[in-house]
Amino acid sequence: MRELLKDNRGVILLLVLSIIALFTVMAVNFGADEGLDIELAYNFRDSFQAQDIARSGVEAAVTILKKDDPTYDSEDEDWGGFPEYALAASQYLKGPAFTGTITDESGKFDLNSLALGDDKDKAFRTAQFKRLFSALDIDISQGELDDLAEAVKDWVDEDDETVSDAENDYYQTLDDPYECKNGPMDSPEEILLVKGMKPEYYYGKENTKGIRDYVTVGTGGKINVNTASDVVLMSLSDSVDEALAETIKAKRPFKQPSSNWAQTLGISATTEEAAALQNKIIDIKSNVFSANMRGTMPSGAQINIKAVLNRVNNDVKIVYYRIY
Ligand SMILES: [Ca+2]
Ligand SMILES: [Ca+2]
Repeated sequence: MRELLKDNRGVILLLVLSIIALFTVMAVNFGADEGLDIELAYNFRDSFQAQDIARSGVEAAVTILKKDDPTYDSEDEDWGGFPEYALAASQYLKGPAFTGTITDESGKFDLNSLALGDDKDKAFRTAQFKRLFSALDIDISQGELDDLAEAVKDWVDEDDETVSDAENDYYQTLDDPYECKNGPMDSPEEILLVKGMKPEYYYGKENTKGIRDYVTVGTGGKINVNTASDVVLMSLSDSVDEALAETIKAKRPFKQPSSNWAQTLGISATTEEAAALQNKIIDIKSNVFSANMRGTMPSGAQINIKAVLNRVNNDVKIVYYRIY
């Protein structure tokens, strides 16, 4: 008995400390209704434990991405199997549960890329942005979509010059005025502030999806063909339909860069489009991943953490962290 206590002193101390912490909460609230107080104390403890579980998920994601082969990124690698690992880990926890995913953000369209590069680059990305709407069958007229694309570009570009009447002058005349960003968005939800953008275009309606799952910020505009969804593949060119998107997905993973991506992917493109795809758009790897983790306690207490992870050389840094 004494040996056991000695070896596990750290664990026992931790347990005792948590019980003391719990007891303090109970003591503070003691009085009116003992039953309710104990329930409150347990909820308090449970939400902390749920948060610890979710946080350990983010730490695990960082470790997995540090060990990952950075020359190509595809969901058949360890990071792509994260939901299964989380499930297996939950089985050891006996009660508390842990779920999570790691997503490659370079499989999505970077809204900030609308303002990057020269006029040709911007034109290519504007076309990409519009194709997301048509691939998703979003109910918007061509004129409104043209204006919206210009307005998003005006939101993220530095200058105050406009063809869409969606620069600072416009936002300052609103009932609740705000500044035009004139810089990169910090999160994709920011698009909801842009003139002409409706919540249903972002979140979707009963029968149609919005652009939410297909847009991101901070990747620089390269699309990882190994992780792009059908909709994002269809944004690459008018010639990519659902059938070609499926054909491309069947050829994954691409572990080596191609010397002619349009040809490799079977995309019919003009010389100019082919050059843009080759030099500015297509990639087989990523530097930006998001980790969405959830810890759940048997009482129902639940905490989610979203973290955005940047991989630079062989290091992985957390650049965004939200607990909710
Ligand atoms: Ca990889
Ligand atoms: Ca601007």
